Amino acid sequence: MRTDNNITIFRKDYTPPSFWVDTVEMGFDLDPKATHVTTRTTLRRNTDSKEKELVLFGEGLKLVQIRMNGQKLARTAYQIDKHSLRIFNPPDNITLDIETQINPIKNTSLNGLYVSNGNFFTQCEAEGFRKITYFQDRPDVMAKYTVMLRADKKKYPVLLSNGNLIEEGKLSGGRHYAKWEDPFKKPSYLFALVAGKLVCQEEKIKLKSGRKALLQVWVEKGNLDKTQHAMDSLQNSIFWDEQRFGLELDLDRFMIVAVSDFNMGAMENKGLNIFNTKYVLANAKVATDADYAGIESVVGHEYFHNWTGNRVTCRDWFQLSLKEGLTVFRDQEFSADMIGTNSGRAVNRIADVRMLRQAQFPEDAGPMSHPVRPESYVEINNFYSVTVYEKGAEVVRMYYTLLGHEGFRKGMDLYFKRHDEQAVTCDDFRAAMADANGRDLTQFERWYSQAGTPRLKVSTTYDAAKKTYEISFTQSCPATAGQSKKLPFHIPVAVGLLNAAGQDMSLKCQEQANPTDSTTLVLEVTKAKQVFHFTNVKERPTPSILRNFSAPVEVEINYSDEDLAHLLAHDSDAFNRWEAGQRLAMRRLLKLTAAVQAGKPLELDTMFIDALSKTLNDTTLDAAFREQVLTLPSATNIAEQLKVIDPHAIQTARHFMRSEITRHLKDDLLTAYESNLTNGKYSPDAESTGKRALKNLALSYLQEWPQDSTFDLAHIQYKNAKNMTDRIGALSSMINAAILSQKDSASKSARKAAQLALDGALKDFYNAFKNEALVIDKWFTLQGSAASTDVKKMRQLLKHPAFTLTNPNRARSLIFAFCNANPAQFHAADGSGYALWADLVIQLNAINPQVAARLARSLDRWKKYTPALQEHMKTALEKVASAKNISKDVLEIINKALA
Ligand code: 0A1
Ligand code: ZN
Repeated sequence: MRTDNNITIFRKDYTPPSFWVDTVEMGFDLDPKATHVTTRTTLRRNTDSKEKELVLFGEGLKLVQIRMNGQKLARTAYQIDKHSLRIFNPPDNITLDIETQINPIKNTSLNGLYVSNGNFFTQCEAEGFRKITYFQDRPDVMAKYTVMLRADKKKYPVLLSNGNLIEEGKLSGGRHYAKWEDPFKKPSYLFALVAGKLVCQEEKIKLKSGRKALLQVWVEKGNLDKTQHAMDSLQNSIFWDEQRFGLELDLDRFMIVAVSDFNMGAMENKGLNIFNTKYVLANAKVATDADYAGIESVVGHEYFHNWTGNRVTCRDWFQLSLKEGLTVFRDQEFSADMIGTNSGRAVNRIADVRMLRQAQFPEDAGPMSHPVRPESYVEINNFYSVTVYEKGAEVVRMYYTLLGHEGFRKGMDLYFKRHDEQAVTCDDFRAAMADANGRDLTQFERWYSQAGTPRLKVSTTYDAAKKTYEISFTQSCPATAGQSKKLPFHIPVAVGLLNAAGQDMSLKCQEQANPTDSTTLVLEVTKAKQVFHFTNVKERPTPSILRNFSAPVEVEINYSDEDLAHLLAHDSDAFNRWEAGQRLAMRRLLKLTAAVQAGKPLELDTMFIDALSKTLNDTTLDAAFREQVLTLPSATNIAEQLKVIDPHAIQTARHFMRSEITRHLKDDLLTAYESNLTNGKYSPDAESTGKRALKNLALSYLQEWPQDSTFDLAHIQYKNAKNMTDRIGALSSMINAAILSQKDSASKSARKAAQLALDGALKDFYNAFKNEALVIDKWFTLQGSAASTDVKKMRQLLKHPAFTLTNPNRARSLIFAFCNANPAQFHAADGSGYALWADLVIQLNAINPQVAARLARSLDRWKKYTPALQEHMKTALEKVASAKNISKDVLEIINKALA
């Protein structure tokens, strides 16, 4: 157990709590500067625990009084330090009364109770409850809560907490109260309160069982015109969970509240979800298609936590992926089901895998690499990671792939039957999946305990005379921080074989029984080396390996360019179609990067361009899918494939490829642009979204063509835009247009005119949306990630009156855009980008350690860069490490990077 700051907590040290808590009754007298909190808990000794004392955690609290079983606790009966309150020799049954005083207005960490725009909010996951009162603040201590809120009625007309409102009324002195009761046991991290000037959109719905429920979306007054999409998404989530998993909303009232100062996306507090405004507010004027999709998925995610996370929660924080991996899987499936179409599903899958490769693969190969179920942490907030969330979701998806739709559902049913209202482990989940299906999933445990992205080498042999085909797999996993040797994983590899005409062949495999769909087989690779034999294979096939990305691994396979073009043109698995295109591109990008470094001329073959052009012009394919194929692997993707990262070479290579594509396909791109204009009323449906995406991608490619006609196209789109997707799409094209950096004097006037138009558009955009914080975030992001934004320009933008470090969305909008999405400028050869980064990490650390620690991650991969850049990065890392008062959040990241 933690008794001091900066110490490492290990999973192996888990011990059960010394006391169970049955009830918690809280009273809040809300005041921004001095809020009084009374907490009455009833506790009973846990006979399974060896620990005699009762240790309560507390952080930054002023203890006003403490009473045990009605008596004032003698000063000798307890000990108090910076992080805990220890009661010596307590009796077996206790009623504890604690009064604390806190200062919410000073709380810029946004953990615990804090003030945002004059209203009160809480954030208690993971360990924020201890900033409100002394408590056994750990997820396996589950209790029933009753909460009394008291506050000035004028300033705080709305008083909300978890569960049901059971009483409200007036108090003297212009104050009022509201009493809330949560009928379910919950861990302290799911506690929440909200108080302030808010308004809501509400709707009543009928649940599957016939019960009625009241749904509310609470926002600040000016935002009531932006709640409909969140409300629709909530209702869709509720019905989807009933239908797909048989899980019904267990409360009479379910509330979503939007807050503009928030560290993460949203929080699943029981019955009172608190959301970053970014994941609630939308209308055509202010939100992009991506915003609409993000809202649907986050509203779904938080709602689904009501069962996976809240009804069944985590025993300890090492089990975080138990709820997060599972809930991300559920929200991914929800979004996929909402889209409805097959290609929509694939496009969603592609986006999820892109994200995994963009963020999780690098994490898994860097200093912060950790298993899906980590073994240790210094600050748990640092483990709300893409590994725990996204790789965790891939792990859950593998159960789904291995057990099938019905089998997975059986496992879920058993999980809830066994563990409702309990705090459990990842092993319990795996056992439910195994037992419900009579399967042995012992080896599958390694997905939870071993970090690193497994590599799967694939080789094939065809015997024309015998008509047999062999696929051999060799798996390995690179060493990761603290884990040098890895054992083989249990990997589901979905495989198909294409004939020369591009059709799926029917499959007969000696080692694996055939399911009903005989053209895709899930091969279970469990050994370091394993061969699968296919019979009756009439011609040499093209293998389609890891369909739908059936496992989070890297596949190494010797495809010829022709094989890849064949797969890109014909694979029935849309994911692998896309994957083939990405492989074609990646191969070339790596060659081009090497050519840049060697000072050799850059060339791109027409075979690749032809393959892209076929896809682009194939109007039988959905626009959304074509857009995905035409989107090149990112600079980060390329970097991960290299031994040594040279960001400028990557940038040059990628830019060269884009401009060559544009040079060859200019007319096709124009056609794609013109034929995908969406007119009429804005709708964020899949088809229109896909069209806008392809159109805006075409527009951005066209900007590689340094002529004013293509720039004008973007400018006109900007001026005529009827929705935010088109407006941002146009502005992004303009700000990154090649014409702006044309060097020759012949194009000087065109360049000047373009710059003027861009400046005008940026100004116009700002003025039009200066009262819409989320839109101004986009404005900063565009500039932070623009090719022309160097460190000097960044320093100016940081001084813009609308910029602030205290609002996480705003800080991220500009700074994270620059440090994570503007590689060519961030990695400036003189190290000035890193120096800026160090300054900002240090400044943010004093305000909000959690956000600072996220930013600190930008130099994770420093040891992979060219020696000159490494040197500068090291200096910057050391500067942060030696700065004063660095939080354990940031120190954990920096120390691991420097180790
Ligand atoms: N459980 C939330 C994520 C979350 C975690 C920590 C937070 O503050 C420190 C806030 C939210 C989710 O998965 O949505
Ligand atoms: Zn979650």
